[in-house]
Amino acid sequence: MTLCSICSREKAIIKIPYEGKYLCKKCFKKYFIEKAEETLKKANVLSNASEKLFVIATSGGKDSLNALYIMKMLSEKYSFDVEALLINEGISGYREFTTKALIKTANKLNIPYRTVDVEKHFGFTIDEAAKLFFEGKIEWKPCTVCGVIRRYLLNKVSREMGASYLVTGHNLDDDLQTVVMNLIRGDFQALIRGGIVVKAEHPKLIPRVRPLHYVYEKESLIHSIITGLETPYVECSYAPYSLRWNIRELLNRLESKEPGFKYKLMVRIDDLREKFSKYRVQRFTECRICGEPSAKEICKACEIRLRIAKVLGNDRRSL
Ligand code: Q46
Ligand code: ZN
Repeated sequence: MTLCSICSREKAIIKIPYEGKYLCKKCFKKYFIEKAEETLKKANVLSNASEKLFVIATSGGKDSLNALYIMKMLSEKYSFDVEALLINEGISGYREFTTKALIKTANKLNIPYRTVDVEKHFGFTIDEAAKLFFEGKIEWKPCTVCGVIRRYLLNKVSREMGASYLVTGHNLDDDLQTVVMNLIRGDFQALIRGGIVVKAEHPKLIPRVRPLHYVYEKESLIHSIITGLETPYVECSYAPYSLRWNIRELLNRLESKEPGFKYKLMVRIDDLREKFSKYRVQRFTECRICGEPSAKEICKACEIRLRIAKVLGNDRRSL
């Protein structure tokens, strides 16, 4: 039996490869929260957090429930407010289960929550957009449509809620996959913008914060289980069609050959981001149609909405 490297009494349940530590259940829970707190401190998010509203983008999956739980714990120490926001994309066999998980956890933690339907705002569900893609009627994969629309609604609705920060549950694995995707796309600006905080570069943008930026997916899973954050372990059926899926497999293979690889790489990338931050270019204007921040005259969300409405022969949105 391997004993915990911190308390030296209890049985270890997890190895932290990049720190060479084995931790028991109790010490791991403490370590997990402290790590998220340190991550937020590193990005100066907690220094003037008092009285501010942190809206947590919560899918109901393990990572976002962990983010919700951590921010609730920290809100007591730093006196800020926490509310949850869930975007219901309309993905059957998936979202209805994770929505229940969010509602259960939010009620347990006494956190107000709000859910927003993609269909109500855009006139179609992601299931419908996916069907159009598989029929060859639109060129965007389901995850592309979903990602654009979700980011759009999270920013717009959290701003309407009065958020100072929009917190997401992206873990180290997610953020590293995004780095590789941005490299493949040659998107230098997106590459140097990532990190713990994505700053607001337009008055209508809410800064995005990732307390789990240095937390492995595996650590997040274990934390959600030992903390009793119940969520169904369902994956969205469209995930395997994304580029992200293949990158995830590749990075996992590298990690299994060299434990700690992902963490070391992320730290290096964040150092480089710091050095290249002077090359950031302000690239936002406002969409001519909806008035939301956009890099082009018409934002991607409006471009997708107009195209799908045309293909479907209607415009069913209510806003
Ligand atoms: S929900 Fe949406 Fe994900 Fe499903 S369609 Fe892709 S992006 S995989 S996190
Ligand atoms: Zn627009």
